[in-house]
Amino acid sequence: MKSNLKKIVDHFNMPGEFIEARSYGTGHINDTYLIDYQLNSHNGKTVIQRINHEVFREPLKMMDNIVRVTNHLRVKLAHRYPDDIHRRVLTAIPTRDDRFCYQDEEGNFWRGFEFIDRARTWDVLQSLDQAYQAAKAFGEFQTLLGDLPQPKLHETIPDFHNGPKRYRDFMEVLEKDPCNRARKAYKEIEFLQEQEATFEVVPQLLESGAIPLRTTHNDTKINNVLLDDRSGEGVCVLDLDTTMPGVSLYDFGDIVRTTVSSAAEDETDLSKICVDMERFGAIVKGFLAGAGGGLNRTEVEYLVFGGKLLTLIIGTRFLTDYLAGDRYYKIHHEGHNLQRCRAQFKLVQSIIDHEDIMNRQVERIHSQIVPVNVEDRQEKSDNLKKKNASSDLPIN
Ligand code: ADP
Ligand code: GN1
Ligand code: MG
Repeated sequence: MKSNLKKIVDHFNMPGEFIEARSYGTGHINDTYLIDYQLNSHNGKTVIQRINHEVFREPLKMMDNIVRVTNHLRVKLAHRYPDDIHRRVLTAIPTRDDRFCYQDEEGNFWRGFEFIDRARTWDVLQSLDQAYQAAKAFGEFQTLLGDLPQPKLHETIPDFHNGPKRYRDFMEVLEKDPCNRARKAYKEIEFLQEQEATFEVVPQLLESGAIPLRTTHNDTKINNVLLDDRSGEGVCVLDLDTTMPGVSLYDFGDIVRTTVSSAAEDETDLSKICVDMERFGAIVKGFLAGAGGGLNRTEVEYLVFGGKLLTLIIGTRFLTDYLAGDRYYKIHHEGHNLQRCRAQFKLVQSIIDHEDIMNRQVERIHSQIVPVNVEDRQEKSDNLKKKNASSDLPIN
């Protein structure tokens, strides 16, 4: 592996002498390696990734997106962080023949990024402040891309968050049941079939014009943002492979999915998986601080729904992959995708149980931090009364 990776690294315009490469991070899709090199007497690091081209069928178009997005972010952030800009945005390293992707003899696609130091990602967050900072960074990311010049970014995975399509894919695999696994997942299958209507909501909101298509990240899982070692601040949003046209609810939704419970994505003890209202409050504050001014009223009203939807979609994808024979996600043992699905569906249930109180919390935080005009305020208060009338939970 070491000698292979050295050969790969040699194709990139990197400084110094290769020392070693090791597997890095816990992403489910690409293969990430941390490269140590030496330049004069100084040690440095870079990141090399093998792009999963089964998932990203057009890696060159994906890299084209990433270069456009990072150039845009760099220009916008340079005046804010003149001395730290190399840590505030990903920097793709060109190959020696000035491309952003190298294809090896086996057909694999490779890319390089400058390593961002003095920061790290977390699979499970440790504090409320981390939740706030991560959500703020993802919210700002969306705001900063609000004026990305045309043309639209390439759709790197078609129908990525298309709920009805994800549900149809699940039903197709279920009918074939190619690995005879459906019998082991009958409870999850039943739960999912009961939730089918949830998938129809976003397409309707988009079609009616109630929510806009924006440039969104689409994979705002919490280990896709680097938090500063000292200040805890969200330094840099990573994993830009699915940054493309999308819906703000997806981005907020995946933050909900990966932060509101203190349990891991594949927790086996389902009793540990539950919405923690303090964590939820922290991400609402963070996301609205980063993106709030740019969201319309319907987007704000559907934030909690976004959390439920994304958790359901990702759970559906884990279940579909389990039934199909583990062809998409990296797994670490047999049954891993089913275990992940169970944890997601338990969280969906907990969000359903807390939905009213979560909605009221969004409403309260939004009214405190985003200035609204008098008409909006009246309409909000009417909506709130309607919601409260249909719930016996105390107003939070
Ligand atoms: P995947 O698509 O497989 O999730 P990511 O691009 O998210 O791959 O990278 C996996 C992990 O590697 C991240 O969660 C992060 O910890 C680390 N990482 C990736 N790029 C960098 C970078 N430029 N600097 C520092 N760490 C990085
Ligand atoms: C994958 O690449 P990674 O590990 O950040 C997946 C996301 C899922 C997530 C579930 C391109 O994200 O959509 O939400 O796993 N990325 C892709 O953990 O499918
Ligand atoms: Mg990732």
